[in-house]
Amino acid sequence: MSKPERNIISMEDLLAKDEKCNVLFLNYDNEAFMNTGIQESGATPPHASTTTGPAGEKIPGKVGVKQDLVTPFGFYGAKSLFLATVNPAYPNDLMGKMMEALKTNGAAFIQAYSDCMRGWRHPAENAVEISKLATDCGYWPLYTIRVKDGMPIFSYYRGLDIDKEKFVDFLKSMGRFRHLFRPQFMEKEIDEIIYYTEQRNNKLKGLIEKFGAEKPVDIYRINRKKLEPQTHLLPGHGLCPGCGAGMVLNQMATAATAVAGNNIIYVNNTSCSEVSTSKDFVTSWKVPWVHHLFESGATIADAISTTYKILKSKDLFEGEVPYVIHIAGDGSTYDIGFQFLKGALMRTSSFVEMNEDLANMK
Ligand SMILES: Cc1ncc(C[n+]2csc(CCOP(=O)(O)OP(=O)(O)O)c2C)c(N)n1
Ligand SMILES: [Mg+2]
Repeated sequence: MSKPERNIISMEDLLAKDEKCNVLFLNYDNEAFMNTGIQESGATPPHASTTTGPAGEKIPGKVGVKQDLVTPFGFYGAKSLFLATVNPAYPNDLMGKMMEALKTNGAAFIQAYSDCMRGWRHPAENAVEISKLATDCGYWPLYTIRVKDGMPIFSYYRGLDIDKEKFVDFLKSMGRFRHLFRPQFMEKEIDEIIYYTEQRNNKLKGLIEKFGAEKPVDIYRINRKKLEPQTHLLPGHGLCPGCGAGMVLNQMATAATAVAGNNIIYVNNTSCSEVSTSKDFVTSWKVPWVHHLFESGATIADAISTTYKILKSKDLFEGEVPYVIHIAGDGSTYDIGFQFLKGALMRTSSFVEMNEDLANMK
């Protein structure tokens, strides 16, 4: 078989694009409700131990699957939408996708792998190594779906093949899976996690074959020496050492600073990222930032973006319409908040929203 063709995307080309996103919805996925005490969510993988689904004699941790959120969004009938998975252990890919998302008309949804040393139970200094392993073993594939006029086009970067040895190392590295290895080796349960993951990856490979880009492998060329330090977040925050959300926010802000400067508004659902960056008197945010309820931040992000566009179209606002990024954990993305996110994502990327007659209406 011939090698798949590579699509090289340079930072300079992305920054020069005319397109602009209404709202970028960012889910940092630490696979549980961490801020409130490590409760199981729809994003928790099978057999992971949480405080509401603890591994013991009756159950081996979570009973159920980790749902796929990203792929279905590609088939909801959006006009223009950028969808991707990212991992901060692959920063060029993460920052490239952030830049492309912000420079794509309509809307964008990015799901970021987000290590949690506290909830996953491992030493803080292992966070980057475990994050890298997650993609390299096939657990967290990095892929993209570009929806153009309703049609999804799939591409990928890496992580679609399961490496069983690395997968077992990945599971072993975290206390949330320790019960699968001690006091005895639970082969059936370990195989089950790998089997579910492989099924998901096979589905993805099928979709890439059926709806694939001409050049299906995306490589972002990010010149990190040319990137200015981000200007959205102060260095201090209350996140745990090694927190994946911290890495994601830092890389997100670096890419967003390059695209938007400081003309940006963040909206944050209740979550670790919200409570730890917004302590009274010591906020970490240097640009406008709105906390809204656990479930309704996506609606507010859409409302803010839409309000600016309406004011602009009525000549009531002279400046440049700001970029808007909505940040949410997995609990408020998969579970509580899903319908609000889905509604906001579809509105901001829809054929109606992007109708020329509406755009020119005064
Ligand atoms: C309607 C509602 N239910 C419950 C809560 C309590 N609550 C606040 S944050 C949170 C967990 C957030 O989990 P997630 O979205 O995964 O973010 P993380 O804490 O993991 O960063 C919960 C249950 C709330 N604020 N509002
Ligand atoms: Mg979470």
